Amino acid sequence: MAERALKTGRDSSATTGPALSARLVGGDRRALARAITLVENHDPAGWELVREVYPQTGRAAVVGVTGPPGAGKSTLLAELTRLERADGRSVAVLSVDPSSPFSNGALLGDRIRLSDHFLDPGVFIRSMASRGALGGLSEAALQAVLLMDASGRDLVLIETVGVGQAEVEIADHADTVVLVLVPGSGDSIQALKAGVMEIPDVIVVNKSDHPLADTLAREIRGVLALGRDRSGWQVPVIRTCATTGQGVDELRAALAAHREQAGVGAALAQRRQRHARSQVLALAAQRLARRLEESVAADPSFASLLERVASRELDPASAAAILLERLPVTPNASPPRT
Ligand SMILES: Nc1nc2c(ncn2[C@@H]2O[C@H](COP(=O)(O)OP(=O)(O)O)[C@@H](O)[C@H]2O)c(=O)[nH]1
Ligand SMILES: [Mg+2]
Repeated sequence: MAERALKTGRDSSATTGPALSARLVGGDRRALARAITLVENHDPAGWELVREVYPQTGRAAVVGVTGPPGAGKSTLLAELTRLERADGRSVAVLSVDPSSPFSNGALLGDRIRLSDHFLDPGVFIRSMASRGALGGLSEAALQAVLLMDASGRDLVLIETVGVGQAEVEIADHADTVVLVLVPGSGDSIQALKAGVMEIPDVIVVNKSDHPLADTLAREIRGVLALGRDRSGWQVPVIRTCATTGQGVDELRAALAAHREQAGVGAALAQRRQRHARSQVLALAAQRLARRLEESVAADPSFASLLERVASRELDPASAAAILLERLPVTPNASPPRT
Protein backbone atom coordinates (compact mmCIF):
# COMPACT_ATOMS: atom_id res chain seq x y z
CA MET A 1 0.00 0.00 0.00
CA ALA A 2 2.53 2.50 1.16
CA GLU A 3 4.82 1.60 -1.72
CA ARG A 4 1.98 2.13 -4.17
CA ALA A 5 1.19 5.50 -2.71
CA LEU A 6 4.79 6.43 -3.28
CA LYS A 7 4.68 5.78 -6.97
CA THR A 8 1.44 7.59 -7.59
CA GLY A 9 1.89 10.50 -5.23
CA ARG A 10 5.53 11.26 -5.58
CA ASP A 11 5.10 14.95 -4.95
CA SER A 12 3.17 14.65 -1.74
CA SER A 13 5.36 15.75 1.12
CA ALA A 14 4.22 12.82 3.21
CA THR A 15 6.08 10.36 1.02
CA THR A 16 8.95 12.46 -0.26
CA GLY A 17 10.55 15.80 0.36
CA PRO A 18 11.48 17.24 3.72
CA ALA A 19 9.03 15.08 5.66
CA LEU A 20 10.50 11.87 4.37
CA SER A 21 14.10 12.98 4.76
CA ALA A 22 13.44 14.16 8.32
CA ARG A 23 11.92 10.82 9.23
CA LEU A 24 14.73 9.00 7.50
CA VAL A 25 17.41 10.91 9.36
CA GLY A 26 15.40 10.35 12.53
CA GLY A 27 15.88 6.62 12.07
CA ASP A 28 12.35 5.70 10.98
CA ARG A 29 12.55 2.26 9.38
CA ARG A 30 9.58 2.76 7.11
CA ALA A 31 10.96 6.01 5.83
CA LEU A 32 14.21 4.20 5.06
CA ALA A 33 12.32 1.44 3.24
CA ARG A 34 10.43 3.99 1.15
CA ALA A 35 13.53 5.94 0.37
CA ILE A 36 15.29 2.82 -0.88
CA THR A 37 12.29 1.96 -3.05
CA LEU A 38 12.57 5.40 -4.61
CA VAL A 39 16.22 4.97 -5.55
CA GLU A 40 15.54 1.43 -6.68
CA ASN A 41 12.88 2.73 -9.06
CA HIS A 42 15.22 5.43 -10.33
CA ASP A 43 12.67 7.93 -9.13
CA PRO A 44 14.09 11.46 -9.28
CA ALA A 45 12.66 11.98 -5.79
CA GLY A 46 15.13 9.35 -4.61
CA TRP A 47 18.08 11.30 -5.97
CA GLU A 48 16.71 14.40 -4.40
CA LEU A 49 16.51 12.64 -1.08
CA VAL A 50 20.07 11.33 -1.26
CA ARG A 51 21.23 14.83 -2.11
CA GLU A 52 19.44 16.18 0.93
CA VAL A 53 20.72 13.64 3.42
CA TYR A 54 24.22 13.21 2.04
CA PRO A 55 25.76 15.56 4.62
CA GLN A 56 24.44 13.18 7.29
CA THR A 57 26.34 10.22 5.86
CA GLY A 58 29.83 8.96 6.63
CA ARG A 59 29.10 7.97 10.19
CA ALA A 60 28.18 4.32 9.83
CA ALA A 61 30.78 1.60 9.63
CA VAL A 62 30.21 0.15 6.17
CA VAL A 63 31.35 -3.43 5.77
CA GLY A 64 31.17 -5.30 2.47
CA VAL A 65 30.97 -9.06 2.71
CA THR A 66 31.53 -11.09 -0.38
CA GLY A 67 32.32 -14.61 -1.50
CA PRO A 68 30.95 -17.49 -3.50
CA PRO A 69 27.30 -18.50 -3.13
CA GLY A 70 26.73 -20.87 -0.24
CA ALA A 71 29.88 -19.80 1.61
CA GLY A 72 27.79 -18.83 4.61
CA LYS A 73 27.78 -15.06 4.18
CA SER A 74 24.16 -14.60 5.24
CA THR A 75 24.57 -16.92 8.21
CA LEU A 76 27.66 -15.01 9.24
CA LEU A 77 25.88 -11.69 8.90
CA ALA A 78 22.98 -12.92 11.00
CA GLU A 79 25.37 -13.92 13.76
CA LEU A 80 27.34 -10.70 13.47
CA THR A 81 24.09 -8.77 13.69
CA ARG A 82 23.09 -10.69 16.80
CA LEU A 83 26.34 -9.76 18.54
CA GLU A 84 26.12 -6.13 17.50
CA ARG A 85 22.57 -5.92 18.78
CA ALA A 86 23.63 -7.43 22.08
CA ASP A 87 25.98 -4.45 22.34
CA GLY A 88 23.16 -2.07 21.55
CA ARG A 89 24.37 -1.07 18.09
CA SER A 90 21.90 -0.66 15.26
CA VAL A 91 22.45 -2.55 12.03
CA ALA A 92 21.35 -2.39 8.40
CA VAL A 93 21.92 -5.27 6.03
CA LEU A 94 21.81 -4.86 2.27
CA SER A 95 21.91 -8.06 0.30
CA VAL A 96 22.68 -7.58 -3.36
CA ASP A 97 22.07 -10.66 -5.41
CA PRO A 98 22.78 -10.37 -9.11
CA SER A 99 21.65 -13.94 -9.71
CA SER A 100 18.00 -13.22 -9.11
CA PRO A 101 17.13 -10.15 -11.11
CA PHE A 102 13.42 -10.90 -11.40
CA SER A 103 11.98 -13.40 -8.99
CA ASN A 104 13.99 -12.66 -5.87
CA GLY A 105 14.01 -16.36 -5.17
CA ALA A 106 17.42 -16.20 -3.54
CA LEU A 107 16.24 -13.32 -1.43
CA LEU A 108 13.88 -15.59 0.40
CA GLY A 109 16.74 -17.77 1.56
CA ASP A 110 18.51 -14.78 3.04
CA ARG A 111 15.36 -13.66 4.73
CA ILE A 112 14.75 -16.97 6.35
CA ARG A 113 18.18 -17.03 7.85
CA LEU A 114 18.15 -13.43 8.88
CA SER A 115 14.56 -13.71 10.03
CA ASP A 116 15.46 -13.80 13.71
CA HIS A 117 16.07 -10.10 13.42
CA PHE A 118 12.94 -9.12 11.56
CA LEU A 119 10.99 -7.90 14.54
CA ASP A 120 13.89 -5.96 16.01
CA PRO A 121 13.56 -2.24 15.18
CA GLY A 122 17.33 -1.96 15.58
CA VAL A 123 17.84 -4.11 12.50
CA PHE A 124 16.92 -3.14 8.97
CA ILE A 125 17.20 -5.79 6.27
CA ARG A 126 16.80 -5.22 2.59
CA SER A 127 17.49 -7.34 -0.44
CA MET A 128 18.06 -5.91 -3.84
CA ALA A 129 18.68 -7.46 -7.21
CA SER A 130 21.49 -5.79 -9.07
CA ARG A 131 19.34 -5.59 -12.22
CA GLY A 132 22.02 -5.97 -14.75
CA ALA A 133 24.10 -3.09 -13.54
CA LEU A 134 27.76 -3.21 -14.39
CA GLY A 135 29.40 -5.40 -11.81
CA GLY A 136 27.77 -6.58 -8.65
CA LEU A 137 26.91 -3.32 -7.03
CA SER A 138 24.21 -1.35 -8.73
CA GLU A 139 23.73 2.35 -8.68
CA ALA A 140 20.66 1.85 -6.53
CA ALA A 141 22.61 -0.24 -4.04
CA LEU A 142 25.16 2.49 -3.71
CA GLN A 143 22.41 4.99 -2.92
CA ALA A 144 20.74 2.55 -0.55
CA VAL A 145 23.93 2.33 1.48
CA LEU A 146 24.02 6.11 1.76
CA LEU A 147 20.39 6.14 2.90
CA MET A 148 21.07 3.46 5.51
CA ASP A 149 24.03 5.44 6.75
CA ALA A 150 21.98 8.64 6.89
CA SER A 151 19.30 6.88 8.89
CA GLY A 152 21.74 6.58 11.75
CA ARG A 153 22.63 2.90 11.57
CA ASP A 154 25.86 2.19 13.40
CA LEU A 155 26.78 -0.64 11.11
CA VAL A 156 25.86 -1.19 7.46
CA LEU A 157 26.57 -4.67 6.12
CA ILE A 158 26.51 -5.26 2.37
CA GLU A 159 26.37 -8.81 1.13
CA THR A 160 27.27 -9.50 -2.49
CA VAL A 161 27.59 -12.79 -4.28
CA GLY A 162 30.51 -13.78 -6.40
CA VAL A 163 34.21 -13.46 -6.76
CA GLY A 164 35.87 -11.15 -9.22
CA GLN A 165 34.49 -7.93 -10.56
CA ALA A 166 31.82 -7.57 -7.88
CA GLU A 167 34.41 -7.53 -5.12
CA VAL A 168 36.30 -4.75 -6.74
CA GLU A 169 33.09 -2.80 -6.75
CA ILE A 170 32.18 -3.17 -3.12
CA ALA A 171 35.78 -2.59 -2.22
CA ASP A 172 35.25 0.78 -3.75
CA HIS A 173 32.40 1.58 -1.43
CA ALA A 174 32.83 -0.22 1.86
CA ASP A 175 35.17 0.90 4.59
CA THR A 176 36.13 -2.69 5.21
CA VAL A 177 35.90 -5.56 2.76
CA VAL A 178 35.52 -9.11 3.99
CA LEU A 179 35.99 -12.10 1.72
CA VAL A 180 34.32 -15.28 2.92
CA LEU A 181 35.78 -18.50 1.58
CA VAL A 182 35.01 -22.12 2.33
CA PRO A 183 37.03 -25.26 1.78
CA GLY A 184 36.53 -26.16 -1.85
CA SER A 185 36.21 -22.60 -3.14
CA GLY A 186 39.22 -23.05 -5.38
CA ASP A 187 38.13 -20.45 -7.91
CA SER A 188 38.31 -17.74 -5.30
CA ILE A 189 41.84 -18.61 -4.36
CA GLN A 190 42.73 -18.56 -8.02
CA ALA A 191 41.12 -15.15 -8.39
CA LEU A 192 43.16 -13.85 -5.47
CA LYS A 193 46.34 -15.36 -6.81
CA ALA A 194 45.82 -14.08 -10.30
CA GLY A 195 45.09 -10.62 -8.99
CA VAL A 196 41.62 -10.72 -10.59
CA MET A 197 40.30 -9.48 -7.31
CA GLU A 198 41.89 -7.08 -4.91
CA ILE A 199 43.10 -8.43 -1.64
CA PRO A 200 40.28 -7.83 0.85
CA ASP A 201 40.85 -6.32 4.29
CA VAL A 202 39.77 -9.42 6.16
CA ILE A 203 39.51 -13.01 4.99
CA VAL A 204 37.19 -15.48 6.63
CA VAL A 205 37.51 -19.22 6.30
CA ASN A 206 33.98 -20.29 7.11
CA LYS A 207 32.74 -23.84 7.67
CA SER A 208 35.97 -24.36 9.51
CA ASP A 209 34.47 -27.57 10.84
CA HIS A 210 35.36 -28.95 7.40
CA PRO A 211 38.46 -31.17 7.35
CA LEU A 212 40.10 -29.12 4.60
CA ALA A 213 39.74 -25.80 6.40
CA ASP A 214 43.36 -25.89 7.55
CA THR A 215 44.63 -26.44 4.05
CA LEU A 216 42.58 -23.52 2.78
CA ALA A 217 43.81 -21.19 5.52
CA ARG A 218 47.39 -22.14 4.71
CA GLU A 219 46.83 -21.56 1.02
CA ILE A 220 45.37 -18.13 1.70
CA ARG A 221 48.29 -17.16 3.88
CA GLY A 222 50.54 -18.21 1.05
CA VAL A 223 48.77 -15.89 -1.36
CA LEU A 224 48.83 -13.05 1.15
CA ALA A 225 52.56 -13.48 1.69
CA LEU A 226 53.07 -12.71 -2.00
CA GLY A 227 50.91 -9.61 -1.88
CA ARG A 228 52.07 -6.07 -1.59
CA ASP A 229 52.18 -4.16 1.63
CA ARG A 230 48.87 -2.53 2.44
CA SER A 231 50.02 0.44 4.47
CA GLY A 232 50.90 -1.70 7.44
CA TRP A 233 47.62 -3.59 7.66
CA GLN A 234 48.11 -7.30 8.13
CA VAL A 235 45.14 -9.05 6.50
CA PRO A 236 43.81 -11.42 9.14
CA VAL A 237 42.62 -14.89 8.16
CA ILE A 238 39.83 -15.80 10.54
CA ARG A 239 38.30 -19.22 10.90
CA THR A 240 34.62 -19.28 11.63
CA CYS A 241 31.74 -21.65 11.89
CA ALA A 242 28.81 -19.39 11.17
CA THR A 243 26.19 -21.91 12.17
CA THR A 244 27.55 -22.23 15.70
CA GLY A 245 28.84 -18.67 15.91
CA GLN A 246 32.35 -19.86 16.57
CA GLY A 247 34.98 -17.32 15.55
CA VAL A 248 32.47 -14.55 14.87
CA ASP A 249 33.66 -12.60 17.89
CA GLU A 250 37.12 -12.67 16.44
CA LEU A 251 35.75 -11.43 13.13
CA ARG A 252 34.10 -8.56 14.95
CA ALA A 253 37.35 -7.68 16.64
CA ALA A 254 39.11 -7.72 13.27
CA LEU A 255 36.48 -5.40 11.79
CA ALA A 256 36.90 -3.00 14.67
CA ALA A 257 40.69 -3.13 14.38
CA HIS A 258 40.56 -2.46 10.68
CA ARG A 259 38.16 0.39 11.15
CA GLU A 260 40.46 1.90 13.70
CA GLN A 261 43.44 1.55 11.44
CA ALA A 262 41.77 2.61 8.22
CA GLY A 263 39.83 5.31 10.02
CA VAL A 264 42.77 7.49 10.89
CA GLY A 265 44.94 9.98 9.11
CA ALA A 266 46.21 9.58 5.60
CA ALA A 267 44.74 6.10 5.15
CA LEU A 268 41.23 7.40 5.67
CA ALA A 269 41.70 10.42 3.46
CA GLN A 270 43.08 8.24 0.69
CA ARG A 271 40.29 5.74 0.95
CA ARG A 272 37.65 8.45 0.80
CA GLN A 273 39.28 10.02 -2.22
CA ARG A 274 39.29 6.67 -3.93
CA HIS A 275 35.65 6.08 -3.03
CA ALA A 276 34.62 9.50 -4.28
CA ARG A 277 36.42 9.00 -7.55
CA SER A 278 35.04 5.56 -8.24
CA GLN A 279 31.51 6.49 -7.21
CA VAL A 280 31.35 9.59 -9.33
CA LEU A 281 32.87 7.83 -12.32
CA ALA A 282 30.61 4.78 -11.91
CA LEU A 283 27.49 6.91 -11.66
CA ALA A 284 28.47 9.02 -14.63
CA ALA A 285 29.27 5.93 -16.70
CA GLN A 286 25.98 4.28 -15.81
CA ARG A 287 24.04 7.38 -16.69
CA LEU A 288 25.83 7.77 -19.95
CA ALA A 289 25.06 4.17 -20.80
CA ARG A 290 21.42 4.66 -19.91
CA ARG A 291 21.22 7.83 -21.95
CA LEU A 292 22.79 6.08 -24.88
CA GLU A 293 20.29 3.26 -24.66
CA GLU A 294 17.41 5.69 -24.43
CA SER A 295 18.57 7.67 -27.40
CA VAL A 296 19.08 4.52 -29.43
CA ALA A 297 15.62 3.26 -28.55
CA ALA A 298 14.10 6.52 -29.72
CA ASP A 299 16.15 6.66 -32.89
CA PRO A 300 14.76 4.83 -35.95
CA SER A 301 17.98 5.42 -37.87
CA PHE A 302 19.81 3.15 -35.43
CA ALA A 303 18.38 0.11 -37.18
CA SER A 304 19.69 1.29 -40.52
CA LEU A 305 23.05 1.99 -38.95
CA LEU A 306 23.13 -1.60 -37.72
CA GLU A 307 22.16 -2.83 -41.16
CA ARG A 308 25.09 -0.99 -42.64
CA VAL A 309 27.36 -2.72 -40.14
CA ALA A 310 25.81 -6.12 -40.86
CA SER A 311 26.21 -5.64 -44.59
CA ARG A 312 29.88 -4.70 -44.12
CA GLU A 313 29.32 -1.23 -45.44
CA LEU A 314 30.35 0.33 -42.13
CA ASP A 315 32.62 -1.06 -39.46
CA PRO A 316 31.35 -1.31 -35.85
CA ALA A 317 33.75 1.27 -34.45
CA SER A 318 32.70 3.88 -37.00
CA ALA A 319 29.07 3.11 -36.24
CA ALA A 320 29.76 3.60 -32.53
CA ALA A 321 31.44 6.91 -33.27
CA ILE A 322 28.37 8.03 -35.22
CA LEU A 323 26.13 7.02 -32.32
CA LEU A 324 28.18 8.97 -29.83
CA GLU A 325 28.13 12.04 -32.01
CA ARG A 326 24.37 11.92 -32.02
CA LEU A 327 24.10 11.49 -28.28
CA PRO A 328 22.36 14.52 -26.81
CA VAL A 329 24.57 16.48 -24.45
CA THR A 330 21.77 17.16 -22.00
CA PRO A 331 19.98 14.17 -20.57
CA ASN A 332 16.23 13.95 -20.96
CA ALA A 333 15.74 11.96 -17.76
CA SER A 334 16.96 14.48 -15.26
CA PRO A 335 19.14 13.32 -12.40
CA PRO A 336 19.54 15.73 -9.51
CA ARG A 337 20.45 19.30 -10.26
CA THR A 338 23.67 20.47 -8.77
N1 LIG B 1 28.71 -26.85 8.30
C1 LIG B 1 28.55 -25.53 8.19
N2 LIG B 1 27.53 -25.06 7.44
C2 LIG B 1 27.39 -23.71 7.34
C3 LIG B 1 28.29 -22.81 7.97
N3 LIG B 1 27.91 -21.55 7.66
C4 LIG B 1 26.83 -21.65 6.87
N4 LIG B 1 26.50 -22.94 6.68
C5 LIG B 1 25.40 -23.44 5.85
O1 LIG B 1 25.70 -23.22 4.49
C6 LIG B 1 24.52 -22.93 3.75
C7 LIG B 1 24.67 -21.61 3.00
O2 LIG B 1 24.72 -20.55 3.92
P1 LIG B 1 24.35 -19.04 3.54
O3 LIG B 1 24.59 -18.22 4.74
O4 LIG B 1 23.03 -18.96 2.90
O5 LIG B 1 25.44 -18.77 2.43
P2 LIG B 1 25.57 -17.48 1.44
O6 LIG B 1 25.07 -17.93 0.12
O7 LIG B 1 27.04 -17.23 1.39
O8 LIG B 1 24.81 -16.37 2.04
C8 LIG B 1 23.39 -22.90 4.76
O9 LIG B 1 22.74 -24.15 4.73
C9 LIG B 1 24.11 -22.71 6.09
O10 LIG B 1 23.38 -23.26 7.15
C10 LIG B 1 29.36 -23.37 8.76
O11 LIG B 1 30.18 -22.66 9.33
N5 LIG B 1 29.43 -24.73 8.83
MG1 LIG C 1 23.36 -15.10 1.22
